[in-house]
Amino acid sequence: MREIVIGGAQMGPIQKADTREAVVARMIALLEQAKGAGCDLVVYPELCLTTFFPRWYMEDPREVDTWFEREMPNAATRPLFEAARQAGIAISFGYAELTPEGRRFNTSIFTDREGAIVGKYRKVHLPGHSDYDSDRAFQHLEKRYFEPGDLGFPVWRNMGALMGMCICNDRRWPEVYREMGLQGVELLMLGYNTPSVNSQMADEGPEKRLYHSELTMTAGAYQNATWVVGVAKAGSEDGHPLIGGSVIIDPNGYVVARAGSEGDELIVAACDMDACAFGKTTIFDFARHRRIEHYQRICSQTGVVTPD
Ligand code: CDV
Repeated sequence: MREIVIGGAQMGPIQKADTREAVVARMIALLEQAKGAGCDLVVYPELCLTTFFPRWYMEDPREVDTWFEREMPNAATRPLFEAARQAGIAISFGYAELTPEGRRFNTSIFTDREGAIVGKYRKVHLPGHSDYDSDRAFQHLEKRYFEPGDLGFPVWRNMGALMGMCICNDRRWPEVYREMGLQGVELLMLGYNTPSVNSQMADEGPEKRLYHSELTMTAGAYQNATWVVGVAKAGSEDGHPLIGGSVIIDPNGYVVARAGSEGDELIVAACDMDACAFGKTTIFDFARHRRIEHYQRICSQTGVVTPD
């Protein structure tokens, strides 16, 4: 048995005017709860230090830069790293990264139990658009503010388990799970900011959005025999609602913990990493059953080409 007690720290809304210090205080409050619940690891959402700023159209790069972090940890987040180190709890969270070269990424990291960063991932599948789109009910400008991640989908050994990350829209793509599945991933951590309505289809509301969110994560968990922890930033941010539905999913695809609110809420599950072994050595024993000679299109073709 290789048990890791995992906390999914769903965050309620963060308004445009909220400071990073105020957000970090909320993250530390969730960490304290997690400590009381015996957690070894706490997972926070995507871009969790600020409001989901890609909904706002900005032209001035200096204004854009105010939403980004130039180093991690930094002055605002150091108290979180220190609290986690003192509690002996590893953490994972997302933030907007501005590199010394001026590149911008939608990034997640995770640490060990001493607060040292072990893994960094940069979001590959950026949804939305680059320019103001008047046909949408609201903007989703990730393609304007970020470039696609350049680190692939690495997996690291941490706390005796094989861990990887992805971010929000990535969770909808089976390739993401399989890339990490092929590295033996046992725990996949991800955060998300998913608007409760589709900006391009008014009748796609929260019920369908929650269904698709859970469908893709449970499928990814089962098909790769891995734990998946998906954590939302939820609730109404400056009048724009985001779904909750944070979940911890076992390697059979069952949800073992689910958030019930759209606010700051900790969900907890004791996750045995050895529970991945059965699926990985039987129905999803990739070495025995995959037929890569028939998968050429997956890596050579991006869009659909019909037979006619
Ligand atoms: N932050 C995201 O990547 N959100 C997307 C929305 C735009 C659909 C998501 O896949 O949840």
